[in-house]
Amino acid sequence: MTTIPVSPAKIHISDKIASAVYEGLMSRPRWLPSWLFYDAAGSRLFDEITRISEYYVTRTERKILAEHCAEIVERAAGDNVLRIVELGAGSADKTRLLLTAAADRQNTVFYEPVDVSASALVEAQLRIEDELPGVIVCPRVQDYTQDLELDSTLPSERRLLLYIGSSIGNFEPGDSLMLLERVRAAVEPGDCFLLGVDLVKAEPVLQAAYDDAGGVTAAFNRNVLVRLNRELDADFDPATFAHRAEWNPAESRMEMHLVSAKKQEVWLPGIDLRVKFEVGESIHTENSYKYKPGAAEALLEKAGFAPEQTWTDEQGWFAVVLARAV
Ligand code: AVJ
Repeated sequence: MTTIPVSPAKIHISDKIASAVYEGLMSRPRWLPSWLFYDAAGSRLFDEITRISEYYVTRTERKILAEHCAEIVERAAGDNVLRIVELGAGSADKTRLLLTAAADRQNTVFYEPVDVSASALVEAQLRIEDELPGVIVCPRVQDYTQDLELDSTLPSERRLLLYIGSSIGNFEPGDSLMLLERVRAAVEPGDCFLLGVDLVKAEPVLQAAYDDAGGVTAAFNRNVLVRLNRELDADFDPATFAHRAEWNPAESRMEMHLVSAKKQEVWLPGIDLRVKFEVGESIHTENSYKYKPGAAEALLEKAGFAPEQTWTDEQGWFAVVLARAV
């Protein structure tokens, strides 16, 4: 009689990761979902990316919000008390700008960050309640890409729901519409939605932003293989995969790929999978959609929101759109 050995990795891996990796690596072309980037190391690397000179996204949106946060809050609130909901556990200083503007108008602001990660929420809560005494944080552990359920509000209250940072850029067109429709179903008519989208711009600017000279984005991309080695017991050699960033004009998106520099075979015991790579064969790891002017407003309208105002930077690189649930 032989006993079948069970690898400890098999017991601890989450089904969500295992099934996504299995499906993606079995496909041709091979792909991995971009949410896999954000383990602890990946989140730190992304944080580093937001401070890189080539990565215009974060600082451009921050500048727009810094300039217009009072107006945004004013428009959203009208004569009502504002309650701020955010999809994601707070975009640090960008969220702080809006919370501060709201706290300037009313004694207390309720802030509900919605995130799958309980630890990210605890961190956000501690930071915000420490820095902004007028803000009461009510965290919600929820996967907003699956379902969204918010606390009910008083008649005198109005929600301002934030989805900033170009997070929507990672969703395929059909999925982004579904997400906005789900948001619409979770709020009341009159509630507001603030959406931050990255806009189409000159290719060299995009290229540099997703392939910085310091190699931080390359490390961020390769980190997904480090994660699979740890969590699925895989034997990827990240150094044998080149980072490639590419503008896809037909789909209006930046793509990231990991390109095998040699013919090789990778073994992922955690999902019982062997994957062969030819020289130059790649894994597609991310789509980052870039919107044409007016496209975000059209999408919001389709989802049941009336776009009220769009703010952009002087170069027209990024747009922040305020829309009202109808
Ligand atoms: C976090 C999805 C907004 O698409 O620009 C940064 C992720 N990828 N560099 C983006 C990312 C490569 C980022 N988002």
